[in-house]
Amino acid sequence: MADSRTIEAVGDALAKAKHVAVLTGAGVSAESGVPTFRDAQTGLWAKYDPMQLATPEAFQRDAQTAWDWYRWRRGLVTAVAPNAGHDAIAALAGSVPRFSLVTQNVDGLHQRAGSVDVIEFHGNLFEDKCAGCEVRLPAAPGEQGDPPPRCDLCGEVMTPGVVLFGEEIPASVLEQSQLAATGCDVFLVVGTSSWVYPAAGLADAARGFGATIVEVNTEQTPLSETADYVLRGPSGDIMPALLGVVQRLAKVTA
Ligand code: BV8
Ligand code: ZN
Repeated sequence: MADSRTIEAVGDALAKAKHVAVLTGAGVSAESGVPTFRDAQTGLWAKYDPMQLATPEAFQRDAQTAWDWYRWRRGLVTAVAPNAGHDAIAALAGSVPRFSLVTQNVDGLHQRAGSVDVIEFHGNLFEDKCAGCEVRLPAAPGEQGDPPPRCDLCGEVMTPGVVLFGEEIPASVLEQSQLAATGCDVFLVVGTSSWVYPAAGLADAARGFGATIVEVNTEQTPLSETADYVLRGPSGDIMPALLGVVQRLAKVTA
């Protein structure tokens, strides 16, 4: 668990902040039992590379396999629950004057923990989209092995409502995320390896506008060297500890 002095210092910065922004990655969902993107390959999927599956080419080359993977992931995230890290992030929103949550996760667990206005930087698993005519629909029912869904408008094979590698981040989502990063006093980067762009560039934008950068991660990442604070440990422990400091300080100053 991260050292208590750093927890206190970060909690103090959060308690004093006018606007807190949080960016999360797959590490926040790891304690719910959702494997991170790189670990996602267990059992049947061990022989597949997620970097190859999460691409438009995969859906052109072998839509059945790509869809089976996403349907496997949909079933997996539906079967798990948010963890203490999701819950603390949802509660933090109500403990600071202004709060923004940008997530790279597509699992919907922040919303199930009560977070609202979640900016889904990489979309979500529970919609389908057509790259051809940009339509987005609630996910069509389907199990592994079922034929991939086709667009009613243009007949193209649909893809899940996520941003695949090589696809652009939707402009409105990018803009909202950049506004959050450049407008906040404290930018908390939780459970992401900070290697996928443009998401990983949000911390640079925040720093450029004077935000205090805090990393919460079990491991070293490219952000660790430049963050103002690094809290090394699981988000399921660290986020509740930070929330506790913020709520204690709020009582003292009330
Ligand atoms: C774009 C949705 C403009 C899908 C995801 C060549 C061609 C095209 C683009 C590129 C290119 N080369 C580079 C690029 C840019 C590319 C990119 O960044 N590539 C990487 C390989 C460098 N980016 C893009 O393509 C983006 N679009 O650039 O558009 C463009 C367009 C065309 C041409 C040029 C430019 C779109 C990227 C979005 C991809 N979609 N997700 C799906 O989920 O199926 S990204 C996906 O991987 C995740 O969302 C996540 O963001 C990312 C990494 O996944 P993970 O590693 O699992 O998760 P994470 O990073 O969060 O790591 C887990 C972390 O948690 C670790 O650090 C671990 O230590 C920590 N942890 C673990 N347990 C805990 C914990 N921390 C705390 N507590 C714990 N308990
Ligand atoms: Zn279409």
